[in-house]
This record gives sequence, C-alpha cells and structure tokens, in this order.
Amino acid sequence: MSKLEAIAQAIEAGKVKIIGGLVEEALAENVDPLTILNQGMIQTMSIVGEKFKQGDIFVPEMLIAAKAMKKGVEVLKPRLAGQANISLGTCIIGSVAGDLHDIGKNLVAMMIESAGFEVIDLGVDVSSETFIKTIKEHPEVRLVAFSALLTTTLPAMQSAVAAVKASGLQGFKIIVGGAPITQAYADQIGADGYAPDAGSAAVTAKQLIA
Ligand code: B1M
Repeated sequence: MSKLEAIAQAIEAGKVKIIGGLVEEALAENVDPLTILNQGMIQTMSIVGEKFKQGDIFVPEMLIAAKAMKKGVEVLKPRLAGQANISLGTCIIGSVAGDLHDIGKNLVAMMIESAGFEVIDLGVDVSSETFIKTIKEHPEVRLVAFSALLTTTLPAMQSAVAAVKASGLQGFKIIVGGAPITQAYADQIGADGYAPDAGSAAVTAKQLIA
C-alpha cells in the first residue's frame, strides 16, 4: 500500500493516533505536501461525505474522520505555509452562524496567513454581530472572509455580508467560499470576491486588496 493510500485509509477510519506519523513518513519519502493534502486528505473527506449521504456512515464517523484530518493538517502545516515577510494587513475569518465545519476554513486561514495577512480566526458559528464587533475593534482590517459548508447556512452568509455592508464600516473587501458557494452566488450576495479552494483564496485575497 502506498503512503497516500495509508493516509487516506487512516483518515477515513479516523485513526487520530497514527495519522501524524504516516504524514511524517510520507514527507520523509519526499511526497509533495500538496499531493498529501489534496489526494490523501481532501479527496478522502469527499468519500466520507458521499458515504454519509448514502447512509453508509453517520455523524460520529464523519466527526472522527474530521479529527484525523485536522491532526494530519497540523503535521503538514509547516510544509504548506510559506514564510511571508511582509504584512498585507489583517484578515478576519470565520464560519458563518449555524455552521460548525472548520477544516476548509482553517486551510483557507492558513493559506491567507502564508500569503502575508495577519489572520484573526473567529472560529465556527460566528454571528454577524461578532464579525462587525471584531471589524470595529480592528480598524486596520483589509479583508473579511466568510466560509459556509451547508446549503442551510447560505442564508446566514448572505445576512452576514449584508450586515457588514449595512454597518457602514469601510476599508476592507469581503471574500466568501465553501463547498456550496459559487461565483454566481458570491456576486448575488454582494461579496467582492470568491474562491473555490484554499490556494486560490490566498491569490484572490491579494488581488482584492491590491
Ligand atoms: Co458535515 N456535511 N454536517 N460534518 N460534512 C457536509 C458538508 C455534507 C456535504 C455531507 C454530505 O451530506 N455529503 C453535508 C451538507 C449537505 C448540504 O448542505 N447540501 C453535511 C451535513 C448534512 C452535516 C450535518 C447537517 C449532519 C447532521 O448533523 N445530520 C451537520 C451540520 C453541523 C453544522 O454545521 N451545523 C454536519 C456535521 C459535520 C461534522 C461536525 C461531523 C464534520 C465537521 C467537522 C469539522 O469541520 N470540524 C462534518 C464533515 C467532516 C463533513 C464532510 C464529510 C467533510 C467537510 C470537510 O472538512 N471537507 C462534508 C462532505 C464534503 O465536503 N464532501 C460534510 C474537506 C475540506 C478541506 O473541504 O470544507 O469544502 P471544504 O473546504 C474547501 C473549499 O470548500 C474551500 O476551500 C477549502 C479548502 O480547499 N473553502 C473556502 C471553504 N471555505 C472557504 C472560504 C473561502 C474560500 C474557499 O473564502 C473565505
């Protein structure tokens, strides 16, 4: 079995204790960190999601797979994040109200940070009020980033964008993303930018504030 297959299997089975070691072994064998992330981990989470949808697994299995993925990403992080030595300003990021998914949001935060932003990560289930309060506390903010993974939290994302815009606060751009989000949806709710994945979120973030 290849190291990538072993990583995929460990994530799917939620083997939190061994995943770190497997990732380290793959890195030691010079497997590209992005390949480990995309093929070993993100692809596996899609399989987990599909099995959940089909009723083959349930929330606890999805949760332990997520824990294993988080652990693997921790080990991978130093190899994925570049060392930006200039600050592009502050980015406030969070998963919108009602949304508890944070793996993708964490990857986006990591990539935006490595692109040169100071990141304030508000976590999951973040209300519009908390976003606005944090923007007020950080007048240097250049970017506000909303993540949503559920079709049922799309309205919360729309409300968050609308509330931040209606607050009259200025000096920053809004970027949105997450599995159910499209460019068309981002345009519809008035976001300044959209990115389909963590890598392009970092690129778009820089373009938005240029
Ligand atoms: Co949830 N879940 N989940 N879940 N879960 C999905 C999203 C689902 C698609 C599974 C399925 O049915 N196939 C489905 C949503 C269906 C829908 O809305 N149409 C679903 C469901 C239904 C649910 C619950 C309702 C289940 C239940 O309780 N009955 C529940 C809701 C909880 C809540 O949020 N209120 C729930 C719970 C959970 C867990 C807690 C068990 C766990 C999350 C743990 C955690 O995050 N800490 C979980 C998981 C793990 C998943 C799947 C399997 C994996 C998500 C993931 O981490 N993917 C997921 C199925 C799937 O995605 N295929 C599923 C890997 C990650 C790297 O990708 O998050 O897409 P992703 O992030 C990408 C891009 O989307 C993008 O970049 C990231 C990296 O490249 N991106 C951005 C994300 N945010 C961005 C922001 C940007 C730009 C890009 O700019 C700001």
